[in-house]
Amino acid sequence: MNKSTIVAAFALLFTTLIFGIDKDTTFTTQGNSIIRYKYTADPAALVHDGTLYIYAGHDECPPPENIYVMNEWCVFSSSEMKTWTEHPTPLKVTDFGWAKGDAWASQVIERNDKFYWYAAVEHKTIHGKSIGVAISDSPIGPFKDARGSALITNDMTTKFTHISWDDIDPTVFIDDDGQAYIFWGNTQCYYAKLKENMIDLEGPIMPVSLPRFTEAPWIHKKGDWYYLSYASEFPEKICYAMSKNINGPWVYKGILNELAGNCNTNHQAIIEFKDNWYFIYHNGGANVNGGSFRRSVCIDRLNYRSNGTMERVRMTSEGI
Ligand code: FUB
Repeated sequence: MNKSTIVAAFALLFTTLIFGIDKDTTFTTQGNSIIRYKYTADPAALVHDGTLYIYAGHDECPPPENIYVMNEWCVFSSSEMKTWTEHPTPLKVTDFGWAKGDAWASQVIERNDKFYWYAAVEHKTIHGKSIGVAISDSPIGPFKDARGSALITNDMTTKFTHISWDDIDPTVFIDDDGQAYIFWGNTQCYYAKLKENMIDLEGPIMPVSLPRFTEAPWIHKKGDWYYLSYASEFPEKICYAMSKNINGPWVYKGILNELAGNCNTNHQAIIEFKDNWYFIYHNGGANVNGGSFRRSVCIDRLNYRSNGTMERVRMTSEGI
């Protein structure tokens, strides 16, 4: 990075920390990490009308503190993955009146020209983490609480585990027959059907059995294979399992992505964009104060073998 790029990055970092994002900000990637003027984590991705959208949590923890300080999410878009636009802040914890903090991992999905944002937050009155859903007419928002209450709360899963942080990290998938599913979890992975309205559960919450599951499930499909990738152990690597049925059984296939640099967590989105597949994740590799609580979103290529299994991701500094 040359001197003027560093000065510009610092100027942008300073102004966004103080004022937040209230208008479009365009930047060109210099490789990994792709966003250098703020810390971003837990990426999710969506392709809509030839544009790739990345949704991420905003790591706001000021050094030298080392805790999660996350109050809002961010959205970035690009049509060619080199020049990106960050759009005005699309969703904050305070947009969920029943939540009290922790803008943790999330995913946005489209159905019938509406965009649904599933997000993990800390509940104000029901002990533990919860999952809310927000809705918008546009992939860049603004989003508003779709229910006025959490979709999933900690007390709905106590028969599986007694920890208070197991109801996090939602990933949502609409199958070819139109049935939508939500998967989520920490320590225990869960899944349930969603009603066609996308804002209510349909049927029971069911456990998913996966070896050494920690958190961060992500569901995708290629051909007739379903892939369930997830963060495993701690510090986290990304592992994955495959199935010919969304209901399993899931067959464990091993490590997809090794420990990401200088960071305890690893959190992936997997998506096809313009005929290539991408692995979008975070690490703690930011030049200035990067680490487990000041993370940065990165993108590398994802490759499949002829039998459908995925090659281990090669994390690069150059990016794609
Ligand atoms: O960013 C907060 C939490 O850390 C996420 O919900 C997990 O996936 C891990 O990345």
